[in-house]
Amino acid sequence: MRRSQRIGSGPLALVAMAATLVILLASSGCGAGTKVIVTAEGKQFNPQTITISVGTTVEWVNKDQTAHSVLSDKFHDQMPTSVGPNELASGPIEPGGTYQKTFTAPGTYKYDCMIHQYMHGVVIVR
Ligand SMILES: [Cu+2]
Repeated sequence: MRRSQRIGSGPLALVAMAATLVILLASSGCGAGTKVIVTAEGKQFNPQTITISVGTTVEWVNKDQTAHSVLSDKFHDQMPTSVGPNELASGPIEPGGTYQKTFTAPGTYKYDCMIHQYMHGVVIVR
């Protein structure tokens, strides 16, 4: 009886350890919780294209002396009435201001500045 209990607790302890490891990996790695900065400077987004993992937050920082915005391509330069997950619609970001978005699904997300429509950027989420 005791022997079979001991045998039973071995694999269970292993499963518990594996589960703990998975939780640790999920919280510390794989892009979850990390932040990537994109600047708007000299009327350009820099870097223009970034590749990130699901769960990463992108923060746009306006380093120019003029307002910029971050607007998903799909909105065709019109501010949407509602903004869904993985959609970008910052409205004007004043000089020194920031805008953040956490990407929750893989995809290629193109955006531009509503004020300067020649400013383009791409977020690739893997
Ligand atoms: Cu702009």
